[in-house]
Amino acid sequence: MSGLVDGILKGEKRSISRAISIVDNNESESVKIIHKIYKKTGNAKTIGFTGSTGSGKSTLIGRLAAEFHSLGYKVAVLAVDPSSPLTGGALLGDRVRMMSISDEIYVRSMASRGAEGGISRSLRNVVRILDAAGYNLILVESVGAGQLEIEISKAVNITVVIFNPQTGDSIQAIKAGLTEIGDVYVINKSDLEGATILYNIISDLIGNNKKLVVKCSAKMQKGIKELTKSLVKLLNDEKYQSREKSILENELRDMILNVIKEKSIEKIMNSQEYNKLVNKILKKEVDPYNAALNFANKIIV
Ligand SMILES: Nc1nc2c(ncn2[C@@H]2O[C@H](COP(=O)(O)OP(=O)(O)OP(=O)(O)O)[C@@H](O)[C@H]2O)c(=O)[nH]1
Ligand SMILES: [Mg+2]
Repeated sequence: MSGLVDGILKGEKRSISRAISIVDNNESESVKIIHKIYKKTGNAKTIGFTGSTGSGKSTLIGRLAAEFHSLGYKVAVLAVDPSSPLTGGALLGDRVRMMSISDEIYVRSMASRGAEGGISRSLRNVVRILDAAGYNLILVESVGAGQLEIEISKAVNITVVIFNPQTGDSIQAIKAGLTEIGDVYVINKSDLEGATILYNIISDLIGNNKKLVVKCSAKMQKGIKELTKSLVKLLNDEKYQSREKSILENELRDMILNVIKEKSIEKIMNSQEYNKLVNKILKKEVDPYNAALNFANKIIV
């Protein structure tokens, strides 16, 4: 364990990768690693990228990673893909490699299946490992739709929502709640037809709530420098820095609830009163709602 922790703190990629696999798969081992490195963390900022399949997330992240790198950031890229950890990561890796980014940019996928809140918890801990290893900007690609995006947006400092003019993205986005979670909205593929129309639709949708809506083309390298500049500005904005506190509040609350849930399930299932109550409900002596309420009130004193 101490060899692994030393390796992380020295920024050795092999140790970082091993630690990430552990954090992604083994909660009890993860606790030990985080305990050892926690004090060495605190420098990394996170930007989450979300948007429908094929909207160009990986391509754009590749471009932005290179741009941030040239500005002096130590960049890591993470793909969160609970459905297919291997292919997701490989595709992301290929795309980022195709951008011929420097070796100094760390690219990795994580699967993070598991308990409720498991994805954001793993993500936060993977970020901590990268943070302790010296990376100060983590770009996170989420692969999937709906709930996952919303969960990830609660675990990162800034959320970028990416739209694709080739598809009926605006309607899908509203359905998935994506128009609520973004700090920046990007119309990618602005080299293609329909980008300006989509830009206008999204600008109208987002209204004047001071969120940024921009057009760019990851493929043609258009608008990338401008987008990077805007993101740097946001990263240094006090409001976004203070988001770290609310992320921690969420995380702590989830963890406490998880522990309570685990401990109380055992207690409930083993209690005689629980079994008696089931019979009482069956015999119509009490209704399920009141039975549950009374039982819970007795446990939580
Ligand atoms: N014309 C055009 N094509 C683009 C642009 N950006 C990305 N693409 C293409 O769109 C396709 C999908 O790009 P990806 O970067 O893999 O998209 P993604 O959102 O990461 O896709 P998933 O990870 O599968 O959800 C690829 O063929 C890219 O080359 C762009 O700005 N313009
Ligand atoms: Mg991708």
